[in-house]
Amino acid sequence: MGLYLLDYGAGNVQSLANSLRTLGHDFKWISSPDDFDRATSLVFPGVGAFETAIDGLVSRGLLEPLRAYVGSGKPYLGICIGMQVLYRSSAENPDVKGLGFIPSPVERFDDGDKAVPHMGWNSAEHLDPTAARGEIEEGDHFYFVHSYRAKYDVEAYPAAAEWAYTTTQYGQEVFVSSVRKGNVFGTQFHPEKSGAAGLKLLDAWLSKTEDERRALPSNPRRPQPPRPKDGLTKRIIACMDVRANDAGDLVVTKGDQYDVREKTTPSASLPTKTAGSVRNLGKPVALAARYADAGADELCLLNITSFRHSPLHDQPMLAVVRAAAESVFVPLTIGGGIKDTVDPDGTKRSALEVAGAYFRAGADKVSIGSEAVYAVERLRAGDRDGSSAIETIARAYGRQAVVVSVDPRRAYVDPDTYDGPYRSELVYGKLDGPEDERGKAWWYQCTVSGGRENRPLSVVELCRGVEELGAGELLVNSIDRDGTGRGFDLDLVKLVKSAVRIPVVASSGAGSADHFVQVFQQTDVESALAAGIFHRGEVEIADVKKAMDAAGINARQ
Ligand code: 1PR
Repeated sequence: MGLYLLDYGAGNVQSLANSLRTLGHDFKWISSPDDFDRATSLVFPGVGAFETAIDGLVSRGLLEPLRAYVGSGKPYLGICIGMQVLYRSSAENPDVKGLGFIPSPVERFDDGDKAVPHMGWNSAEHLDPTAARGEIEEGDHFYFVHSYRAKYDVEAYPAAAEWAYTTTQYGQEVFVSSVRKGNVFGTQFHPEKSGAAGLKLLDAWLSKTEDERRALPSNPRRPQPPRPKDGLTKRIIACMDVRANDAGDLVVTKGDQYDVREKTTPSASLPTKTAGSVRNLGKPVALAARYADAGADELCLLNITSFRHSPLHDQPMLAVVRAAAESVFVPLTIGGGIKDTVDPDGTKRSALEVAGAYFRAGADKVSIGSEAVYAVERLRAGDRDGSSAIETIARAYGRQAVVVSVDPRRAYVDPDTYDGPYRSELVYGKLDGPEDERGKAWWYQCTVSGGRENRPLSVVELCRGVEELGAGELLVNSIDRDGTGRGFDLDLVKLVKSAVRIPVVASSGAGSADHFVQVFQQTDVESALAAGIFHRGEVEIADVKKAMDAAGINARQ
């Protein structure tokens, strides 16, 4: 089969390539317009922003050949932006026209009732309940990450409704999650990031004969609105803090309140422990594969010492990401050192280039820590020129690819005498709360360099600022709770959730499966992350999912 993949130079296309290799399908990359003639099947794994995609295609002379290819009737699978380009236009960039095969617009989600981007694992409902299954089955969950969507609106766009194969509900909106007609199959979600369900979908499409792929059954118009069913699950994220140990090897480590060095001396049971050495909890690639197999909805790898020195050249984290992405088919976030850097030979690399290298290696999102704090400080000082890491990366790759990791620390104050700027953000220790919090009040102060330096900025100011700059998600750590097993800092999570519209990940302090249930029941947070309990095998991801299920919280099982 002449299977080709189309890469327009933005975002993570490695994951799709890795999925196809895992499934045993050979492919080539489209490198010139002539390749469209050679292709007998084409997959376009669109990631990033609509305008960047179209610009990338135009600048490589690939847009018109793509239009001709799809129009020729040869099999086409479009993923995310690869599906959206089939539409007439996208509100993401109103001046840029799509290919126009599907006669309706792609518009932004309404964020009045929900966080935007729509990020996470959701179900896809067949419009025709009697249609033969194969690619998408009842109960499958797929990974979505997008702010724009095509509405399923049979009255306004009757001709477009014939393309709709499945719909998905998010908040009060029903949108088209896959299209299928003739030679075209398209998914708004990412099969290459949807674990076993996604691999099954890709394999089902690729295992058809070429004639079958050219003549997919069209879908009857369904005038009635599809049955509403919000299948979005709460995500469980396993996080690996990575750094070089004293021998120079990259290891997964874990701190207590960000201190990752061993405090105990060697003993008969733990002979390798040496006081002062970096705690070693395993190899990042092996652990990543283990957590993906165990049902983690997402993985996070943080290079925790990158604030010191992180040249892009010969960066071992890149090799880790590349190796992890070969066998991990759930979303991968990479953090640490996403900033302007200088290589040993003096070559300057912008944060955008650093992020680009991680995306090409197989990362889906980058997480920005210290640089985000500095950017918001500049923003608040009225100094905004569009050059911050958040802005440049969000412009090129879409805001959904930009996570900001915040490392706040409680700043305790006397509530009776406190006269500072954060009065309205003060949190008061509850009488029935933990003993060491009773009678106290505090605000959450931002830090940089892994908590080593406090900055004159509150967590609310930081989160609002990065949302304005274009971040797509917040990873909210807590230095006070990190590694303590006391549970998530619910006050902190509520405070951040009430300040922003973008999705939030609660992090730090998980000590049991019940702590996840607690954070999902008591806050509106979209996902929760843990490190220590998973690394030490104290709680399995399956235990967390089981506890969520028992509590009626939607989880991907
Ligand atoms: O500033 O852009 O280079 O990013 C550095 C990144 O490294 C930031 O995301 C920062 O949070 C992280 N980091 C820096 N130093 C440490 C440290 O531990 N010494 N780790 C560190 C932060 C927090 C979480 C942890 C949760 C859950 N780790 O990642 O996984 O607290 O832990 P738990 O479940 O065991 O409680 P930049």
